[in-house]
Amino acid sequence: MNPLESLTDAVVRGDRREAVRLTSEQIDGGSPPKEILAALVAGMDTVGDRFQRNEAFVPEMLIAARAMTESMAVLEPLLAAQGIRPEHTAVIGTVQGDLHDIGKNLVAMMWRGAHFNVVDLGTNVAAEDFVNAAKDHGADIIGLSALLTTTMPAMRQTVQSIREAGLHAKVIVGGAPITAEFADSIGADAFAPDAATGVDIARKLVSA
Ligand code: B1M
Repeated sequence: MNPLESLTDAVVRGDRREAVRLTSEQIDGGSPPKEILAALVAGMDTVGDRFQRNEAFVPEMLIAARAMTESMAVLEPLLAAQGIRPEHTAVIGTVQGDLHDIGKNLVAMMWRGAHFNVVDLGTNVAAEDFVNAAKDHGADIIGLSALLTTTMPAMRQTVQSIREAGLHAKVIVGGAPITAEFADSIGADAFAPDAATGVDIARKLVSA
């Protein structure tokens, strides 16, 4: 395994100390920051693929995302100095009335792992706050999460407000009670059943 492959492997294993050590070693050794970033993103992609095949579960995703986040903290100043910034911005939140955030946080982490700029609005987010944040940050993607059947109408309302505001951002929805049929019925652009699929869909939508 070459050092960049070892870095990918450290992220996959969720070994944050090793991931940070290898990231620093690569920086000190003069590796191009884009290649280091690609090795980190490859690690999250691998964990995402395993999750989709039921070979990895939420804890593995969380520890891999933590290793990625800590390595990114070391790498980011270098990326910024070279003008390498995330090309796409995603605004995400849990809809109004809903305080569940574990799944939403997972999606946010995976999007960061795919090198999106993620603006996390938290939980209990009003429709107008999604609209304002998407405008302020020039969002390409808006992610809505809902875990309660009683907050599904708030998701519908939020999509309606986004459409009325004429935003160009694509809307991805998810959460335990959400289905592809419901997503369709409220006019969302896509439904993601899990965080890993959320990455695939976000990538597809921004490159479409
Ligand atoms: Co709540 N709760 N809860 N709860 N809670 C559920 C959702 C419930 C199914 C439990 C049950 O009764 N069996 C039930 C909802 C029933 C229904 O609506 N039909 C329920 C209820 C009723 C409630 C309260 C009303 C209870 C009460 O007070 N009487 C209350 C509501 C509070 C509120 O929100 N206003 C409440 C409160 C809470 C806690 C605060 C105690 C806690 C939340 C802590 C937190 O989030 N910080 C909590 C928890 C933990 C749960 C359960 C046990 C677990 C949810 C979870 O985090 N799952 C849940 C029962 C269950 O699901 N087994 C339950 C793990 C997480 C990784 O999965 O969020 O589904 P999930 O995310 C998945 C996918 O859905 C997807 O990706 C993730 C996986 O990769 N995904 C997206 C999610 N968002 C996405 C967005 C995307 C794409 C994919 O794109 C943007």
